[in-house]
Amino acid sequence: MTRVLLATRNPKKLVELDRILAAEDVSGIDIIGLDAVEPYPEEPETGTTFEDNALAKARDAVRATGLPTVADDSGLAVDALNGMPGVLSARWSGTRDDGANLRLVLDQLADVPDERRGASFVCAAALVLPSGVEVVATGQWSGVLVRRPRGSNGFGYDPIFVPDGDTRTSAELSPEEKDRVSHRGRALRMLVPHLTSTLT
Ligand code: ITT
Repeated sequence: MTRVLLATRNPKKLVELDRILAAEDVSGIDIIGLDAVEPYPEEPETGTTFEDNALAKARDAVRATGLPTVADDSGLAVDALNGMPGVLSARWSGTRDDGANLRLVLDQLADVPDERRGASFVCAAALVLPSGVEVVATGQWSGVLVRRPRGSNGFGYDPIFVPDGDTRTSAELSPEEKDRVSHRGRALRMLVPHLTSTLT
């Protein structure tokens, strides 16, 4: 088994990467999270792009742990807010409270008509190896924001995001359905060939 660090404290992201590797028939890789390694000082995410933040997170982790590392940075880009909250999605209301963040976006869009409620989830996923090899992949998932939260799967802004081509919110999709089309699913799947070819 090759140990690969997923530089996150979000247990849902760990489960998601495990599921994606299993769906791609990848075995021999043991994904561990930050809670399973010796703590090290984690720099705040101050980059202006998802790619910069994902790379910085992965580089820090490789430096501290010596493990091959995947890190992602993701968020919601709302058309009517000129692409915000973007890289600030996790703390948009000033806290990491998903419910408060979602309510703030809904309040900000209260007067925005249905035809201008477009938004995309974006995810940049970075793979950094101790050898210095770096790969970054970006996935996007477009849809619209509804006015009332629905569904209890997923996390973050899922209860208000209806992906293009569906009528359900992403919190009403099964985890496997979400992986197949989501921003993070797409970005992580682009990394899988690099993970398998460099580690085996
Ligand atoms: P780590 O930094 O520890 O990985 P995090 O949850 O803070 O965990 P991000 O920095 O990538 O992760 O923040 C992304 C924020 O964007 C997250 O808190 C959600 O509010 C939102 N987000 C990202 N992907 C999402 C998804 O698939 N569904 C719903 N909201 C999402």
